[in-house]
Amino acid sequence: MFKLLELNHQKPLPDRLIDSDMIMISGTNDTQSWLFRRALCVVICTCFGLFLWTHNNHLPSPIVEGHNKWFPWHTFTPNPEESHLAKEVFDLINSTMNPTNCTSAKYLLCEWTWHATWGMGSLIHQITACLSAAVATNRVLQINSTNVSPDSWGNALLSPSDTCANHPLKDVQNWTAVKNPEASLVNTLKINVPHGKLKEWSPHEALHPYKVPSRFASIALEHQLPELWMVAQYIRYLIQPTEVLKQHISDVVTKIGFRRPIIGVHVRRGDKVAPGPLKEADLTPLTKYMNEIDKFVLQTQTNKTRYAIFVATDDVHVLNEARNTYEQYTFIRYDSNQTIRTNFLPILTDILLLAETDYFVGTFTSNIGLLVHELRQQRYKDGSCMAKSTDFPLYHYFMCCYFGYFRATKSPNCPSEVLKEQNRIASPIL
Ligand SMILES: Nc1nc2c(ncn2[C@@H]2O[C@H](COP(=O)(O)OP(=O)(O)O)[C@@H](O)[C@H]2O)c(=O)[nH]1
Ligand SMILES: [Mg+2]
Repeated sequence: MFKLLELNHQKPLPDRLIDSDMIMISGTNDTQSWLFRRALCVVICTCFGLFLWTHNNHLPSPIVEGHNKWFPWHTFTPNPEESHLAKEVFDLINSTMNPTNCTSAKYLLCEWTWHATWGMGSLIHQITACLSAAVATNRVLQINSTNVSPDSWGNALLSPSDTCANHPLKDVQNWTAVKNPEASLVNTLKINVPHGKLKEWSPHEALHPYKVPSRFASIALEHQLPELWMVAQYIRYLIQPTEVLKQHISDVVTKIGFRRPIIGVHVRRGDKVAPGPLKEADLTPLTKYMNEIDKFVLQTQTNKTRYAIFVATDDVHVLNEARNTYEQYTFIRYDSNQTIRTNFLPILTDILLLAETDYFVGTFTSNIGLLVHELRQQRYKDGSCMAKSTDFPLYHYFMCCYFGYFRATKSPNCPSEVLKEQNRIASPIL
């Protein structure tokens, strides 16, 4: 807007304006014209003021230290049906990440000291644990992901802190060397994300993202799986697409014809299921996914609804198999060749489009499946029934970063009325 004003300033004044100014300057007693221009000025100023007032939430404050005014800020997009507690969690995270003074703030640095090849879902779950620890210890989270994602993090997702993301860190101490991180006065605590999963009990489990702080405990009255809801709030804060990612997704939506009503399916194959030491799950045949889709369609379809199916997978053969075997559905997908881990745009596009669908079928042995289910919670008042796993049935949380280990939730109660009702009140994420 300022740029536009500057440009306008350099333009020669139109003749009409010069004429009217000359009338004033030459002292013509044109009271009506003067009154008219005063009134016009009042109207324009009022409109401009109203515009600023209504857009205030989106305008960066120019006086906040360290914030680049051209970058977007973390924003909370309210879902009219959801609990007011979601906004309270968002405000808590946001105010912790964006203190008014970056110099007096304390920091938590999360980093990977070796060249790891974590996938996107694993990485985000690790960072989520860092974020919940940062909030619980009142520290600004900085991420040093250069060893895992050379340049993509800031390109695709906003840094956790809008104001102090690049503030220089001093007096850095290892997280594990500090007995009580909540009380520590050290300027910067550093978490080296450990290689491999922790199996043992952790003294810092209270800082884990699935722990619901007592002030948000009443969410249990509104959501069947409070732990899922809690993790989802951190994920919602963390996954804030930059303009680059938003534009990319918008282009993909147009290109592939992504449209409602739509069901999302993630078929994880590749390294996850390949025989060998890296195998982490059994291969799930496509029929298992399609059976779950058929069940959902039967429960929710009216005469008018014809669902499309958005397929995300790291296996190039899945789409052909689906199209040849299940001709009653229209399958769409983004790009089966773009599954490399160093490029965040394709996988984040798949994840965010899966999150925007009306129902999700995937595998909870995959971090991608879990992440999609977590992201989707912001679409619903209680989204615990709006996804189905074809392998491990329960939502769970793997642990990293010294905060605990595997935890599984109970099975939610999902009669078809619940599915229909949540489907009716769903709100978009992007
Ligand atoms: N674009 C794309 N990449 C995928 C897909 N499924 C898996 N990948 C790739 O595989 C990685 C797996 O990520 P990870 O977090 O380790 O999930 P997990 O191994 O399934 O638990 C992703 O980061 C992608 O690089 C998919 O559907 N689309
Ligand atoms: Mg993996």
